[in-house]
Amino acid sequence: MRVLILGGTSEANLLAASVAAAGHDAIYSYAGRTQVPVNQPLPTRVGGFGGADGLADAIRQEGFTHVVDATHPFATEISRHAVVACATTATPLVALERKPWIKTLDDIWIEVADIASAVAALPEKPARIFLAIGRQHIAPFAMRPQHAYTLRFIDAAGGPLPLPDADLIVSRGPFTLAGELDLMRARRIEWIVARNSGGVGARAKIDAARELGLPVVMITRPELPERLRVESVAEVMHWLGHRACLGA
Ligand code: 3Y8
Ligand code: NAP
Repeated sequence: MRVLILGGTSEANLLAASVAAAGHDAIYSYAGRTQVPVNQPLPTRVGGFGGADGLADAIRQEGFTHVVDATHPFATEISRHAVVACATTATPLVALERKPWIKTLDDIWIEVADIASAVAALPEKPARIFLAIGRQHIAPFAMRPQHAYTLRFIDAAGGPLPLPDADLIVSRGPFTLAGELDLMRARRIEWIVARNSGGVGARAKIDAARELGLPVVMITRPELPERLRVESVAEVMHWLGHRACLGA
């Protein structure tokens, strides 16, 4: 058995620890989005495969017998490529995917389908807005230059920010409730923009917004292709162990 883990999330990191502890032959794969990704207890590769065909070639050339898609719910490209490449190469695929956050009665959410709708959902009147969506999706907010933005990236911006009034926080997370409350109070945040990533590593800001009674513009998850999905590392380990004992 030789496992390819498509990683880049907290859940993928927990899986890597279990797979390494079980002594399985596995490779952890990062896209290479960040400058210094977290070290893994498995051999690691960094960078794209070159589309679904490139991933299929890698599966054949590296002799992977199983693929675990433990990427982020918004990482739709790689997940689509994994479905195609595993079908093409008849390689078993399972997705390790965390549940979305569910709105509670005390949450003030404006749910939108995408970034453009999130921009449109912001108030006209100038406000203080926390964009907790990484660096890849900031440019569209230039349509609303009247706001004072607080941005949070994993790595330094490496160039001018596309917004006239923006402060940048460089921080990798996982984040804590106390830390998010301090940040929102210190920066007098009035609105938060977030993606429904689910999981625990990103949810502190949602809990802090609820505690402070702040509205959250919540970007709902994109559609992902049909594939076997589980929500726990234990289920992935069972899936791997089960097949290993059948010698698949
Ligand atoms: C490169 C791997 C761990 C894993 C840490 C989780 C928790 C902290 C919360 C906010 C939201 C955001 C962002 C975020 C979180 C964890 C987890 C999580 C959100 C790393 C990582 C990689 C990435 C890629 C990065 C994206 C960006 C998204 C920042 C490593 C740290 C906003 C997701 O600057 C860039 O270009 C990076 C962009 C893709 C989303 C985006 O679309 O812009 N993640 N995040 C992975 C790779 O190269 O394959 O560097 O070690 C993983 C983590 N990010 O326990 O150490 O939930 O997994 N990551 C979002 O929308 O929620 C931050 O600021 O509140
Ligand atoms: P994406 O849009 O789905 O993928 C864009 C391209 O990046 C893919 O087509 C692929 O390139 C490459 N890629 C993505 N993930 C990869 C991986 N694990 N290994 C190798 N190549 C990968 O993905 P994204 O939204 O940019 O996210 C990139 C990475 O950051 C993913 O690993 C994802 O898990 C992680 N991420 C984490 C969080 C979080 O909150 N933890 C949030 C967002 C993203 P090719 O087509 O060349 O193969």
